[in-house]
Amino acid sequence: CLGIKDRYNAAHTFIERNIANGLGNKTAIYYKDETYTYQRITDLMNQFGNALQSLDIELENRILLVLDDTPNFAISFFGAIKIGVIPIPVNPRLQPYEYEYFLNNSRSKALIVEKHVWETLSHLRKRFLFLKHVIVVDNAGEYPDCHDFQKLISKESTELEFARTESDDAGFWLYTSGSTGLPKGVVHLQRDMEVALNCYAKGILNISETDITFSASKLYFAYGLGGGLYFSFGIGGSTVLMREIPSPEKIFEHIETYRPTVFFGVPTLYAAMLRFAENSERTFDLSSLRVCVSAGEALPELFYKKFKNMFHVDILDGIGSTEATHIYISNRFGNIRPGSTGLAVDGYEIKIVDEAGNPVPPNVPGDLLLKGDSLARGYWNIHETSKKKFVGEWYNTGDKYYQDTDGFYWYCGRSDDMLKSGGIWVSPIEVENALLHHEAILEAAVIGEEDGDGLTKPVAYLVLNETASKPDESELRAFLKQQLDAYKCPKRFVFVSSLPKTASGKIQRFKLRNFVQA
Ligand code: 3SK
Repeated sequence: CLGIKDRYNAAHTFIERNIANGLGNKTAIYYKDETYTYQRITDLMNQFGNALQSLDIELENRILLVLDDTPNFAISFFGAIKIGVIPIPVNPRLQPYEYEYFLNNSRSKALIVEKHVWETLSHLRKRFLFLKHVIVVDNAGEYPDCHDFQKLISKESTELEFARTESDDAGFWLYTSGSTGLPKGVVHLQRDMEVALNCYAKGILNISETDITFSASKLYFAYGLGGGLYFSFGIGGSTVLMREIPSPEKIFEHIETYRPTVFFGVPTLYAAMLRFAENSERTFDLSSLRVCVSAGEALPELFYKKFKNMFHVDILDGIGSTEATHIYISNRFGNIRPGSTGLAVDGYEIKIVDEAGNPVPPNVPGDLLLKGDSLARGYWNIHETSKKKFVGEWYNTGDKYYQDTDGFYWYCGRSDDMLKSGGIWVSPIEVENALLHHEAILEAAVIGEEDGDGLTKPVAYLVLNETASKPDESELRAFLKQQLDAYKCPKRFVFVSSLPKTASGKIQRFKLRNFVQA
C-alpha cells in the first residue's frame, strides 16, 4: 500500500514478544506480595486498550498518566501504545497547577490518575480544556463523573488488535523540567525504547532473562522507565515495583525481600543508603545485586569507593537524558574509572565543542553534543527551542564535559551552572567533590556569586552530617587548598538544612543563584 511502512509497535517488543517466546507464565512484575506474569500483564493491557477505545480515545490521541509505580502503570502505558494512543507519564507528587499545565499543553483527552492526586485536582476540572475522561485508580464510586479503573477494564475483552503503527510514529512523551521555563514535552517514537534497550541495557549491562531489576527512580522519569520497566520486559526478565517514596530503609527492605540483580539509583540516594547503613546496628544484605547503576548527576568517586567497600558491588555511573531516552555514556564492567562518567555507549556518537562549535582538544571542557537513534523527535510545540537543541542529527545536551586522553568523559556541570572565577572556568562539580571529602559535609552545591567588586567568586552551600558540628571556615579553606587551586576555593560557606533538588534528585543550583540575586 502506498504510504504504509513496516508495522512496528513497542507493546509487541516489550510485552507480547515474551508470550510468543513461551514466557507467558514467567513473572514480569513483583509488587507487594503479588506476582504478575507476562500473560496477566498482556490480558490487563488488552482490557485497558479496549476500555480506551470504548471511550473513543483513538490513534495519536494523548493521555496523561499520573500514576504511582504499580502494575497499573505498565498496563496503562503499554495498553495505550498498543492502540497507537500516546501515554504521557508524569510525577504523581506535584501541585494542581502543574497538572493543569500538562493536561492543557499536551491536549490530553483522558487522565488516568491515582485517587490521592484526583482528590487535589477534581475541583479544577473545568480548566482542563481538552479532557474528556477521567479514570481514577481505586475510585470506589466517590466521583460520579469519573470512571473507576478496575471496573472499567474488567468489563472488557482480553483480546485486542495492534494499531497500524510504524517505528517512526510518536510512541510516548515525557516532560522534562530543565533548569528554567516551563516543562517541555519530549516526543519519543515507538522505536526509541528498543534502541535504548539494545545499546545500553544489553550492550553495557548485559541484561538477560535471568535478571530482576529494581529502580529507586520512579517510572515517570526516563531513567526509571528503563531501569524499572522496559529493560526487563525487553528481555523477558522480571522487575520489582515499589509504590513508596524511596527512603534507604524501603530500598534495603525491597532488595532483601525480592533479591533483584540490577539496581538503579541516583548519587543522593547512594549517599543516603551509606549514611543509613553506617548509623544502623545491623548489616544489609545486597548480595543478590550483580551491579548498581547511577545516573542523574555525576557520582562522586568517594561514594563509589565507600559503597563498594561496604556492599561489595560496583556502581556503574553513566549519563543519559530524557531527550536521549536513556544512558549514552557509561562506565563498563572491568573498566570503571571512579568519578568519571565512562566511555560512549556503542550506538551513540559524542562531540565536545567550544562556543563556535569547533571540537575541543582532550582535557578542555566544552558543550557535549550527542547523536544516536534513540534521540527524541523534538519538543512538543516549542519550535524555537527544538531548533536550537536538535541541530541536524545532533542534540546539544546542555552539559559541560571534557574527555581525557584515555577517552573517558568527565562531567563539569550543566552549562548554565559553570562559573568563571578570575576569568577561568570553574566546574562546580570539582569543588563540590573536594568538599564532600570533608567528614562533616554531607551535601554540597557550588554557585558563582558577585563579590563587593563585581567579580564572580565561588560560594558553597553545605549540608552537614547529622552528627557533625559546624567546621571552622579557615579549617575548611585549608582543607580545600590541599586539593584545589586557589581561584576554585569558595569565598563564602553557607550552611543550610537541605539543598533544592528535582524530584529525581538533581541539585538545582539555579535556585540557589536566583535566591542569592533576589
Ligand atoms: O539524568 C540522567 O542521567 C538520565 C539517565 C537516563 C535517562 C534519563 C536521564 C535524565
